Amino acid sequence: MVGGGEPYGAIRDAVLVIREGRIAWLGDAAGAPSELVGNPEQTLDAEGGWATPGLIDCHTHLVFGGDRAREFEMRLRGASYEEIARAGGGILSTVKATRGASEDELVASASRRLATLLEHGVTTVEVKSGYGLDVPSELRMLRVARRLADEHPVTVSTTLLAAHALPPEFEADRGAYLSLICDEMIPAAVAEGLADALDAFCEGIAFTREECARVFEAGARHGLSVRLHADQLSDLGGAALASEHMARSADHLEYASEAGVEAMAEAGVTAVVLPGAFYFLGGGHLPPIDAFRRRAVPIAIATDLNPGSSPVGSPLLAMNMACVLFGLTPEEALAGMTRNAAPVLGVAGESGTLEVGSRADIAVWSVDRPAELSYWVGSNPCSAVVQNGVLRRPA
Ligand code: DI6
Ligand code: FE
Repeated sequence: MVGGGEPYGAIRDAVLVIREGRIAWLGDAAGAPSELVGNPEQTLDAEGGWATPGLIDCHTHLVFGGDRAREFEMRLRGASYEEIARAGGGILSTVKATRGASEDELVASASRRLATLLEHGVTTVEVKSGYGLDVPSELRMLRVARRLADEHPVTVSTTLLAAHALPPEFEADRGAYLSLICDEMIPAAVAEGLADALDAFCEGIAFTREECARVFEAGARHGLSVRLHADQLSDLGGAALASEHMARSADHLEYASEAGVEAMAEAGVTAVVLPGAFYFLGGGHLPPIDAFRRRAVPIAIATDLNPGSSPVGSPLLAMNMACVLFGLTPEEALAGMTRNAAPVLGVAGESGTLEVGSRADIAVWSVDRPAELSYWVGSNPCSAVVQNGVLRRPA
């Protein structure tokens, strides 16, 4: 997935050498330096398959209590996602279940979902808070995310998303909740080393541009890089707001305007598209993929794994949907889950490409050509994964 040359940056009949968790050499098998090639017991034969960078799922809400299958049924009887949210369901029903769950319970349920991601070649996952919405519950969600990294072979990047929904106890005073985020949650999360980044939901059912800007300014004072759930259900100018704050990414973007995309290009903001949410909410407006291409805005893809809008546990399915629903090519889809997802989490050059010096995060697939990763619907050709240099799922 290093740019230039062959499609996918592909190398055929290749050897890749790992030393101390890093890629020490890669290239044509015929040219592999013999002193670097280890003994057969430490060699994995991909048997004609393909090795790609380990997948990076750069936008998930993996940690939460309960589920929303009941609301799925309601929607299928005609209620809309926004109606359910305004009636106290939606994100707030997951907040209730999450606040009521212990740290161990949250670790257990998130671990089950994480296992599915790992089986599908994921080596790095981002995990957001946002279903706690009070100081102890938001911090607990982030602690759960950190524990996932301790208990499973995966790199976890955490994001504080306290500005996900207005908690019911602050209904009469939005400003007080924003003060709580800015004056207590952000400083506490940073002090405990629990947050790698900051996110907010800019939407009619969530927070205005001005409110998100206030959260971003507090984050900047604490040195947090920012991202934004932008223009998912309507055009509130989220893409431009993210760009003004030099966000690492703007995510969703179904309703992003041409001017918003232009601002993203100028500010170097990555577009994270989330086809699982588009699909599960029944379609609607398509994100402006051609505008991203024209202005060379990098496109990343993620599962958005969450109980309300994207109960999607397969990164390959998200890639397939990005192709079928959004018109990405399979090469763009793979880049979206690897090379273009890395900078969103601040790990460009470290993961997301296979090159000398990068961390040995590698997925091995039983496929004849890389396009198959986006082509098969609902199957999983992953045959082995190396995470941080360690083989964790032998073929
Ligand atoms: N946009 C989404 O699609 C999810 N969060 C967000 O800001 C939905 C989360 C949920 O419905 O629980
Ligand atoms: Fe999301």
